Amino acid sequence: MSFKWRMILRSLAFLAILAASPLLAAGEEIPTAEPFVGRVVIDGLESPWGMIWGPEDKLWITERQGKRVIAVDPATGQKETLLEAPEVKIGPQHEGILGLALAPDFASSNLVYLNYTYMDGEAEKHKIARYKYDKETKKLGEPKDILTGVPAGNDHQGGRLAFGPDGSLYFSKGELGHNQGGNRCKPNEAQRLPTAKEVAAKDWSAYVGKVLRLTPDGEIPTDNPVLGGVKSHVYTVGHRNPQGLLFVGSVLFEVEHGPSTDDELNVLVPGGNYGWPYIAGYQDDQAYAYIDWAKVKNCEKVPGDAYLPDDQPKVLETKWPRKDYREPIRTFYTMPTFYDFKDSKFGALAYLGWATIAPSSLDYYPADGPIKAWRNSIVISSLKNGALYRAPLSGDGKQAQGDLIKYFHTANRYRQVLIAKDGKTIYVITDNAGNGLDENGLPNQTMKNPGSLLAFEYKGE
Ligand SMILES: [Ca+2]
Ligand SMILES: [Ca+2]
Repeated sequence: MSFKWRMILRSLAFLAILAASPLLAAGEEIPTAEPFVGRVVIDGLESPWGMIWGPEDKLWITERQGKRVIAVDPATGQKETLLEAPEVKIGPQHEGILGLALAPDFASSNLVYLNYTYMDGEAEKHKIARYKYDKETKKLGEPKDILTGVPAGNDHQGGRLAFGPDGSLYFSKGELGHNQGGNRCKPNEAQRLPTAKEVAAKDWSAYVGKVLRLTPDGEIPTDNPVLGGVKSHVYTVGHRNPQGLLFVGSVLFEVEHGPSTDDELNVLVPGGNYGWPYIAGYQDDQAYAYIDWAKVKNCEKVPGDAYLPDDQPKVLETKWPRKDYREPIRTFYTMPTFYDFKDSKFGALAYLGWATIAPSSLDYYPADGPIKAWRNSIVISSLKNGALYRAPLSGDGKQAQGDLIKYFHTANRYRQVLIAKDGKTIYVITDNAGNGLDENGLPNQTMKNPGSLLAFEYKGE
């Protein structure tokens, strides 16, 4: 072979390597306190939302707005597309492909569950669909609808999936942000239970603000709780925007966004009522009372939002007749009763000044993990604060104890946290856009690492 041809072939080989290379942010280092080292694994993702461990130690990530599921090798940043789903309906903040879960028997069945918003004629809906992973082609195919026709909208979808040790599939569904903002005059139905007639007609309109429990085929499990005399997919009631759902052994943890106070960490039990919209956090009448805006005369014309205006009828938390509700095991955090939610140094972004963190996911740090200080903790990702919060658990693993400890703050919105199997690296995916706090705790709308996978590696003993 001539020198010229060798050079041409070498150039072609170099171009082929370039073409196969992922979009790396050049392994950019993220300033992080010792003994951790932070780095950008990959950027260029379109609103990554859900992240799990797939086969071959790859991270499987949904791109909410990209309408894709991808596999990323966290060691190299190499990226492959597993699925493109053009039928997904997307929106600026809440709609698109959300969470995903592998079937418990994935090793033999190759089944994967996704949930996403879609259009059913003129109506926006939410579904769970199941796909089969082809190990040869590395693609997801053979889609099968598991649960369709769940209500959807432009706010608060929830959207996490988790399999329990009982083999059932759990799905967190938000209340669509009704009774707040642009949806202020629509009734909040987080407390409404499905009727027998609705269940018979497969009308799932009451599934908002609930956590559902399904068989792997989408049926109603025979041992689901009977609520209001009716058995349905509903497992728990009274949630706002539950974006974190995780089994630790047989204990089901959930995090959800509070209103202007009290984000919550809950332990879910069958048939439990978690209080929303009558209670935020604890039943303590602190900085929250329920105003049913749908019942306010000429609601559309009444100015302002739900920050407890004196001239509207409200239900105090302690006046809510049900006493069987389930308290969270931790809130973060409760605002002072007389705090003026509008009077903030943050102006139009006043909510960034509140003590809530906007929890978007959770993971568990095991009791035998290498980071001793982290053992037996729940780790929660925060959108508003671009940070992780660690909640140490009690010995029985059912109660939070002590204060939350904050880690890895950057000028981003952290969408999901996932801890590596060896307990040494903590992975985070970030939103592409939105409101958050920068390194100085000031309002920020320019994300430092938009649409990225970040890694924080433990370098201690
Ligand atoms: Ca609650
Ligand atoms: Ca409260």
